[in-house]
Amino acid sequence: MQSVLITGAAGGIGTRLRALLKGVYPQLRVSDIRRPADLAPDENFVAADLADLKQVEHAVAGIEGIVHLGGISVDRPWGEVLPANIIGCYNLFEAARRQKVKRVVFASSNHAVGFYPRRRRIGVDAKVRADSYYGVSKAFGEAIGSLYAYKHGLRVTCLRIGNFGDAPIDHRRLAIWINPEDLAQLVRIGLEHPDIRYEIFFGTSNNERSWWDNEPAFRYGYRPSGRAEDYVDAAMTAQKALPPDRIGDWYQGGTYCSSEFDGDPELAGT
Ligand code: 15L
Repeated sequence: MQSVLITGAAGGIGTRLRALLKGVYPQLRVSDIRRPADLAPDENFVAADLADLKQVEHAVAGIEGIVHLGGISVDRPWGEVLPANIIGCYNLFEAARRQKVKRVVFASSNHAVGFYPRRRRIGVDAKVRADSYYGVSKAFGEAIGSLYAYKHGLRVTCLRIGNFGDAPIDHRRLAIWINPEDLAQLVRIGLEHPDIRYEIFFGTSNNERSWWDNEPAFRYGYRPSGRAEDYVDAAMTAQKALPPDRIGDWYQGGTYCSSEFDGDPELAGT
């Protein structure tokens, strides 16, 4: 793998991955709708609006592997999710096909399956239970990724990222936290492992309270270094400041589930 493009390079994850992947691949190109404020003089930046196929094609030209982080990264109204994440994701995979890109690592999210109760342990083959339009867009990204993998021969890895950061920030995040180094490790497996065709991995560190069976990632050699329990005191102290949330505290997706919830709370056990 010689040339890699990171989309969404100005975002929180993009900023950290730019640093962690620097020097790993001879050519690292970074893209976002706007130039990242902290762009270094030696970084190769191409501006692209994901909703514009021509711009996306220009950004991916000559690239072998893409780390697709771009788009909306939180629970937002449909009018914002549609162009950035649905049309944007189609444009990304279609541009990759046209430009003969070999691999895509897609930043999916735990919110594609957020409506599983926390007491259920799920694997990567759990049926979609999106908890927001954002979660729907991530399920769409996984689906279109599989189309381009099996129909067009792209090698695709979808990472259902939990919560990315230097430390877990509350009780829920003790189960789903991932540190930057572990995410970089998963991205490298997606870009480099010879056996990848189409895979889904959970983007989580080595967390004792995890709700997820991440066996497929371990099979590909993933060895996470982060341990959420090392931060348990700070996370539980922060949790005390949060209001109780009957629905959000029950489901894996947290507040993404309770936001605008007017469903049947009796189904919460399933
Ligand atoms: C995500 O997918 C979001 O990108 C991030 O902002 C957090 O909300 C995270 O999930 C989470 O579930 O904590």
